[in-house]
Amino acid sequence: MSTATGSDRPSPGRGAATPVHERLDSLLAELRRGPGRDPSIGDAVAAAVDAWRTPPRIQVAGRARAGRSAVLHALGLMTAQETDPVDQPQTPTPELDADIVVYVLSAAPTPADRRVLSTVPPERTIAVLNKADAIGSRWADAVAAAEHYGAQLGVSVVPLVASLAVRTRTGVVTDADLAALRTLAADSDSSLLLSPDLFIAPGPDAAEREQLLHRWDLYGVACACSALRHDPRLPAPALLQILHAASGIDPLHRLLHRLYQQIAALRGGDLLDELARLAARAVPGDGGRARDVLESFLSSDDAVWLGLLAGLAHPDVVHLTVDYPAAAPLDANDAIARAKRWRAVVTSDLPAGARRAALRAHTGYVRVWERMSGAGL
Ligand SMILES: Nc1nc2c(ncn2[C@@H]2O[C@H](COP(=O)(O)OP(=O)(O)OP(=O)(O)O)[C@@H](O)[C@H]2O)c(=O)[nH]1
Ligand SMILES: [Mg+2]
Repeated sequence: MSTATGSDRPSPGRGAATPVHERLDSLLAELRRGPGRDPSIGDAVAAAVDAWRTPPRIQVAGRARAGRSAVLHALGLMTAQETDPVDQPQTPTPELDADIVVYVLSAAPTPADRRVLSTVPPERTIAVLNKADAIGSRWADAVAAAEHYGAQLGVSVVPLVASLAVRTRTGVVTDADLAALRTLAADSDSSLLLSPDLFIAPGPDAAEREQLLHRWDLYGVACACSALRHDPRLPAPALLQILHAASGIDPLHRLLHRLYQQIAALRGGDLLDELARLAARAVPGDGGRARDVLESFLSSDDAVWLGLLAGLAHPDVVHLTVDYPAAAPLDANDAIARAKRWRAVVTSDLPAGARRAALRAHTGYVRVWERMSGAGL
């Protein structure tokens, strides 16, 4: 899947591009105070700009004890909202109305999970199969289960050990951890790792083992031991890195980041639509210049770039961006090649929304091509 929907480059204007936020601030000032002021249009534009600037809202949902708090902390989503649990007696079913819903499963989806998930558009949903350490005996078992559930639910399901991801996010492997883990890894008796009870069975290192279990859980300890068996000299930071990777948090982070960027980009498209609507509504006369001011913004490089990002993020065409390393093309040739490709989509028999998105992408790449090649100056 593409990562091309983010604003990964500044807009393609010549010289120092004015950040689009500053341009919008001065546009608002002009509508409210300048010689061409039009306060009613100014207020409506301010509301549209505010909506665009508001970060996408994220909810973390799932059944009670599925690991919603752990997922929230593992992702560092301090502004996300943990909903009421799904399928809990005396608790109403939570309304999943955020821009992005992270739905946490910790086992096969139940009818209640399915019912709730069916209320959220799949393109706004990421499902997590948490407690992957408790599924089967190898990571591949959790991956297979996640794929199976994903096919049933029609959304991507990512396996995760959120409890470990929380620990690697904030913790460090101390010298004491490392020493105890090396001793354990060198011990040929791996039956200790079969269950928490066996792990803390009485014995010479019982206190150290209990500490390890408390700090890293059995899954973390088992991962660290197998890494140290491969290379007993692994230093603490490398071990922490391995545990972080073993938690499965990175693919989830990437998926969430991409969806977040995609939703932010789509909002850019909504902003342009609203500004175009307001420009059409603004009646020239009485010295009001709102229409000119808005149209001048809408034809600027910044606005065309926002339109390009929104076009690429449209759910019906986003799959066509898979081979784009970034939204911005490498050079003028790349820009014109992309423009031609999107032109073909505009004239295809895809639904109107997809063709409109393609038109935005086409217009954007033509503009970038003009800037990069020096044409149209
Ligand atoms: N084995 C395992 N346990 C986990 C994992 N993630 C969370 N847990 C445990 O599952 C229990 C519930 O985790 P929480 O994060 O509190 O789950 P929650 O959905 O927020 O729970 P409530 O808000 O109490 O309904 C805790 O005991 C966690 O330690 C995991 O990946 N693996
Ligand atoms: Mg909780």
